[in-house]
Amino acid sequence: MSQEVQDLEASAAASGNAATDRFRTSGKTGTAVASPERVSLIVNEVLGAVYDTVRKHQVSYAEFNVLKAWLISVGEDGEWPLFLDVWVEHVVEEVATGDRSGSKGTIEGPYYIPEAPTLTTPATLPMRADEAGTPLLLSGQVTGTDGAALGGAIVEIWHADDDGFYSQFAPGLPEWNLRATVIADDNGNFAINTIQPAPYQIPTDGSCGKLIAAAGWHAWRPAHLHLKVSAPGRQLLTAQLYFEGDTHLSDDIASAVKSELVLRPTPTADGAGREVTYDFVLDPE
Ligand code: MBD
Ligand code: FE
Repeated sequence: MSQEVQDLEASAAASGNAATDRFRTSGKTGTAVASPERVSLIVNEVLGAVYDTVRKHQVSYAEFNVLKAWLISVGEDGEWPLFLDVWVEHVVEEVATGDRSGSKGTIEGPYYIPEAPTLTTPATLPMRADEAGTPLLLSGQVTGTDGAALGGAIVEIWHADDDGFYSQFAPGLPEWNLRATVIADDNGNFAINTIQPAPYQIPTDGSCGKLIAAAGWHAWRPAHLHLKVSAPGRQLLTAQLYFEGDTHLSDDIASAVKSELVLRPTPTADGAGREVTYDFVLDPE
């Protein structure tokens, strides 16, 4: 399939509905048990903030109806996962990981797929023979906050291609393109060959794009690698790694950049690609 055809077929509703279906079968739905007191407290506070805003800014019926129509369209486009991961997840992640002393993490986002093909280190991610983008070698070690090397640690990695498309959420890509589960060696060392992802715009032709346009915002996320790093007895680390010099490090639409997560790759000896080391430190369970 030519790139042009693929671009024509990629749509916000297609990737949004794929992300919605993925979430529905993720096992994450309906597992929190909150007391009526807690539900009432939190919902009342959220609604109170809405009432305050309506009064403060004298929100009109016309504006209320625009909101109602827009909320309906978010569901129709399957964009609730996208909306919540872009504009809310970062603060949930902050609260969830605030007591950790190991590596910083950040949001998962809507495009994780569990059980990607397993590779042992040194690994090369599944990619097309003519995969576009500068070759990138990411290597490092997984240890615990107690300094223990975590042999056999698991490094799951997924990222967009050079056009900003994720496999299984955009048409025409091999099923596991740029996704893998990499097993570290006995000392927790891993080496992953991939390509440098490009800066990424969230889909602009759906409801989230409409909001962005109506508010005069931009849709960009800095280029990023997504990772989940795990080992027995340690807390799962969900992270993203970014690249120094990216124009969108300071204005990520998803507010998910932390200075500790920015890579500074250097050219490889043969000049053909770039390489960087990054170590992960996992907190105990
Ligand atoms: C992404 O690739 C992403 O990482 C997030 C958080 C939201 C939308 C698309
Ligand atoms: Fe992403």
